[in-house]
Amino acid sequence: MRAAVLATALAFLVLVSGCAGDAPSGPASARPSETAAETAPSPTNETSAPAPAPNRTAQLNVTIRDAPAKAKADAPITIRWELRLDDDNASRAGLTTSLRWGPTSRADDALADDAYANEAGKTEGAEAPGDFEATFTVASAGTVYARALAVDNGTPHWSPEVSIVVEAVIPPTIHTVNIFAAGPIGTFVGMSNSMSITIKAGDGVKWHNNDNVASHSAEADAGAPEAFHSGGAGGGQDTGIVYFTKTGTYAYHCGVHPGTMTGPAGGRIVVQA
Ligand SMILES: [Cu+2]
Repeated sequence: MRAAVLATALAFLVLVSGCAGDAPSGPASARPSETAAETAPSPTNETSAPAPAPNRTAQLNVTIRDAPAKAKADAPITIRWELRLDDDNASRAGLTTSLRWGPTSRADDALADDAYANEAGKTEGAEAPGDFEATFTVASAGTVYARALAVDNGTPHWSPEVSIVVEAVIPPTIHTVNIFAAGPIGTFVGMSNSMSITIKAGDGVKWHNNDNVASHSAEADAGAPEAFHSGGAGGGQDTGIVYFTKTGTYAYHCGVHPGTMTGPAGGRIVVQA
């Protein structure tokens, strides 16, 4: 094993000294190449393979590529941005980039380092060209403003500002509809008009059974925008909650007594946008 390593090292040494000027590379066993490179005339390196000098003249552009116009409070917001140089052949390393955001809009000429209260997605040692993203949440409703920032050798480069309207998450309203037995026990004749209500899409409805003898429920008639069944409720109990997301008019009847608790005055849930 040791003999094999030595042979490899020797072979590499011969190879390297045969093409003086190559940059040191390879595994630790090829260490002798460093000596070979150092003793080689250095000008050869620059004339035969000029390394691209760091291009400090190319303009660095910071651009937000993807940001939502609207978002919900406490839900993740993802913004993507890119660092590009106006010279396609140029590249630059050692940048620090992040997304800055806050509740106050900032003009192009008022961009101090702390212009925005919050920072997300910070990358140190970033390269241009490069693509970056940050995800953050906003706790309350309102408009937030954001710019991507890249600091190159101490000089800040800001993207144009974007704004995001953050909407509060409104919990759905839960409506209660009372079920009354419309006639003597065992002779239900229908559901009353009071069981018809108008709600907003996303709201929920539960039914309270005011009949202390029989169990009742609410079930969509055929032809409703969507089928539903509340599940039964005994006397004095509530049914489960049915959430309505599709707009339209939902006629319904009692699932326990479909033949009697329905009819011309049957219940209606009208769901509006
Ligand atoms: Cu019933």
